[in-house]
Formats: sequence, C-alpha cells, structure tokens
Amino acid sequence: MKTRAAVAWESKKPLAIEEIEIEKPKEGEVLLKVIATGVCHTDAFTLSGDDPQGAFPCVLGHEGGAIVVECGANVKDLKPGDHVIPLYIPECGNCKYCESHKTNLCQSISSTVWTGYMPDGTRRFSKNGNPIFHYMGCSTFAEYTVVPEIALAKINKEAPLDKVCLLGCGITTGIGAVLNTAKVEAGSTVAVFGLGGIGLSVIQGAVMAKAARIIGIDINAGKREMAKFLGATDFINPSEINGSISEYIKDLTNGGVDYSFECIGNVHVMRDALECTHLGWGVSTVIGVAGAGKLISTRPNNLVTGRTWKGTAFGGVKGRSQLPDYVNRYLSGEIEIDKMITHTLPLEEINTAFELMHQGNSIRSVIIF
Ligand code: NAD
Ligand code: AHE
Ligand code: ZN
Ligand code: ZN
Repeated sequence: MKTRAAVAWESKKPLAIEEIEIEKPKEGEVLLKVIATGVCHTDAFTLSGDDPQGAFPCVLGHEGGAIVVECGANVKDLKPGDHVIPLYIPECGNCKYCESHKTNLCQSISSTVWTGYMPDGTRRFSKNGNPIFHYMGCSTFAEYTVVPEIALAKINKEAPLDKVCLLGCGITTGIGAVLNTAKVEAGSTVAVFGLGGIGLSVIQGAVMAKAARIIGIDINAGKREMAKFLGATDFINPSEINGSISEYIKDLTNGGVDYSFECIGNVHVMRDALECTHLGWGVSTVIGVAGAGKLISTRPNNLVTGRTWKGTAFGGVKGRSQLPDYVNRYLSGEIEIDKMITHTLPLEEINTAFELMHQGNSIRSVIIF
C-alpha cells in the first residue's frame, strides 16, 4: 500500500513529503496508523549527519501515538483498533536485559533497530522499488508504519494520542532519568543543563521526587518562564555569568548540587554538569546524545572524590510494562504534557518544526497526520 511520509533522502537536507510504498506487516509485526508524532532533538541530530548509526534515505520520527491497523502472523497481544506508543527500546520480556531490574535496554533486536532494518534484516518502506531505511524501529514521520509487536506499548484508549505521543520519548526520558536512573531523594539539590523537552521533563521529575532546590540552566533566556512554571526554583543563563558555570553553581549551593542532568548533547557541558556536583556524593546523569567522535573528559580525581557519572536511555523505563502507567498518570493530571506542546503542525509543515527547534522558539512541536 501507499503512505504519506516525510522522507530524509540525505543528511542536512529538509525532509520531503512524499507518497511512498509500505509493505504489509510480517511475522511478529504490526501495521500502524500514526495519528500524531513529536519532533525530538534526536531526529535533528540524526538528520544533521552526526549520528554514526544514521542511514539514509530514511523515515525519521520516534515519538508517536498510533492505532493498530493490521497484525502480522503470531502477533499475540494486539488487535486492530488498539492504541499504542512505538518504542525505540523494545521489551521482549525474555532476554537477560528484560529479566534484569537494573536496565531497560532490551537487546533482542538491537542489531537491526539502530541501523534502520526490521528484525528480519529487511525494510518495509520503498519508493519506486528502492528501499528506504526505518529509524529507531519507529519511523513515526509516516502516516502508516510497521513496528515489531515487542516494540509497542498498548495504552489507555481514553488518552489523546496527539498529547501522549510525547511519552514515546522526551517526557518519559526526563522524568525517568530522575526517578529511575539518578533516584533523586526528597530534599535534594538538582541542576538541569538544557531546558528543551527533556530538561523541562527532568524538572517535572525533580518536583515529583520532592527536590528542595531545582536549578535550570539554559543559554536561551526564553526558557526561564516554563522552567519556573514547572517547578524550577532558580534559572541561570550561562552567558550572563563570569567564569565557569560549575564553580558558579558550587558557590551558589554550598559546595555543589546533589544531582545534575545534561540534556543538551554537548560534551563540554557534560563535564560542567559532573563538576558542579558535590564532593563525596554528587551524581551526574548524561541524557544528551553527542555526535560521532565526541568524547567526555574530567580529571579522574573528580570521581575518586566520590562523584558518579551515569547515563540513561528512555529514562530507564521498560516500555511495554511501565509506559502505560505514565499515560494513566498524564490522564490523572500528575504529568504535564499539554503545556510542553508549543506548536501543532500538519505533516506538510514538518520542516518548520525543525526550524523552530533550531531557533529555540519551541519546546515540542507535534505533527498531526
Ligand atoms: P532541545 O533542542 O529541545 O533542547 C535543548 C536545550 O539546550 C535548548 O533549550 C537549548 O537552548 C539548550 N542549550 C544548548 N546549548 C546549551 C548550553 N551550552 N548551555 C545550556 N543550555 C544549552 O532538545 P531535547 O529534545 O530536549 O533533547 C535534548 C538532548 O537529549 C538531545 O541531545 C537529544 O538527542 C537527547 N535525548 C536523549 C534521550 C535519551 O534517551 N538519552 C532521549 C531524548 C533526547
Ligand atoms: N545512534 C546514536 C544513538 C543515540 C542514542 O543514544 N539514543 C538513545 C535514545 S535518544 C532518543 O531521543 C538510546 O536510547 N540509545 C540506546 C542505545 O542502545 O544506543 C549514536 O550516538 O550512536
Ligand atoms: Zn527522542
Ligand atoms: Zn528483551
């Protein structure tokens, strides 16, 4: 069949709205009608050409809300009409990672999902007989997409898909980083570097964890208002201070914060985020994704003296078993999504969503099909 899609034919070029072919779902796979999708900075990162695993041409997008249209053979727990959120980290339930409570990084299809293939090593998208790569196993910038059942979280049908699509990445990642990865305790001091969809969701998570002081840091002064609305107690614009931001934060917090989060993808800021944590117990969590060849560094003594450097993918959330509860927590008013959506655009205007992100004029844009 045919589907409308925003195709990334090559890196650094705007997406092209095209009609492309999509094959029927094969064994264990599900055909979805995507209702809405967010645009995450990771889509822009891959489109920039900096992603060592980026494969072109591809259909980007990984923050979707969708309805099941058709199930391939041996699909066990889904049926047409079910509402789902595609997962870039699946949950097969059987691998040693799924069996461990220490990680959400199911590895059952990792050899294909990150390089743009379906688990059987083939692709479902094509144009004029030429195959097009999938992206993060989701490819939500297409009206119809095919996703393995193990990479679909079935969610409450009452939830608006044009809102809870953001739980497919940004909001869940930020909240989960605080609650699952860093495990912030009540009364803690927290620094959040970068206040986009991820950093603002870290602030939400820090409020849930009852952090006493939440310091938001962004070079875009326009982020102050939303940071404060969500619960930040302080806002710092690094371009307005003299000297090092880590020293500035240490002075402000009587020796450093208990927890910090890097939500940008800048290796220099990752270092600042580690170095602004408190001697003896500070924990810094890397969320931002950095390009090929980028490395982090700090003086080892910063770790010898009791700081911990951590990282998180999708906030440590196991998608099929834990994401449905995030949806319900949105429905009960516990998680803020609506105010994070600054723009709602049709697929034809998806390039505007990337421009708004690069200009710092959006938090999240949601594309409606
Ligand atoms: P975004 O573009 O919406 O937000 C980034 C923010 O960082 C912007 O507000 C920008 O002004 C700010 N910023 C840029 N440089 C800065 C600096 N030097 N100091 C302070 N602030 C600065 O991006 P996003 O969608 O929130 O994503 C943030 C990062 O998280 C990206 O690298 C993305 O790829 C990554 N990410 C990781 C995961 C994961 O699972 N680990 C999930 C989603 C996104
Ligand atoms: N291809 C990239 C990987 C980037 C990355 O770390 N992705 C995150 C999700 S970002 C969502 O917005 C992730 O979940 N990673 C898990 C994994 O196994 O890589 C690169 O840098 O190589
Ligand atoms: Zn993302
Ligand atoms: Zn698994």
